[in-house]
Amino acid sequence: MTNQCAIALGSNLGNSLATLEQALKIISQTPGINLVAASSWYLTKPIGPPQPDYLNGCAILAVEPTPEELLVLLQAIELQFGRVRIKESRWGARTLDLDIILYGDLIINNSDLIIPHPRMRERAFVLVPLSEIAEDWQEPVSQKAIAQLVSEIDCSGVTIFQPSELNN
Ligand code: A4P
Ligand code: MG
Repeated sequence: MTNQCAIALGSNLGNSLATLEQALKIISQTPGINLVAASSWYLTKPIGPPQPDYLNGCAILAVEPTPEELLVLLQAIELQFGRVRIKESRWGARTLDLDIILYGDLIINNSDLIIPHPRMRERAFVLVPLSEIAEDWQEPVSQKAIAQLVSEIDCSGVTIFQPSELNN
């Protein structure tokens, strides 16, 4: 059985565009995972301590792994791209950040996994790309569609960088 899942990708260190595109390719070639849709990439102002601008995007996946298994897979891919958590400050610069945003209409509140992502509802760098590919998806905590959530926040720090290759 597969489930629809939304992930967010972010990078602001190194060659961010190459990192994000390679990471998405690795994710979509993982057994049990199929890429359903990918957003454009967006240039976004950093939230948190002063640091370079980010490239962010979102993808919809059809997944067999459970949420916990998916988190392990995504964290292994982060490590492949040289992410060293111990050196980073909270919300600080990183080569690759992969977050699970939504997993069907599941609500999970474990110590190491919270779905929907706890800060997705206030973050334009998540909601703008997500609204491009999942505007009708109901976020199960607020019970609002992504299009509604994005209309309620300031999106001025998020500008389109490059359309997804899938849409060309
Ligand atoms: N974790 C819990 N729930 C999840 C989930 N749904 N998906 C846990 C992924 N991980 C989840 O994550 C810390 C722990 O969160 C993991 O061990 C996992 O068990 P992390 O990736 O090591 O650290 P992080 O990403 O720095 O932490 P956090 O608090 O999740 O950061 P955010 O909220 O993701 O913010 N500004 C712009 N413009 N663009 C960005 O992408 N990103 C951040 C990071 C800050 N500012 C940004 C951006
Ligand atoms: Mg993260």
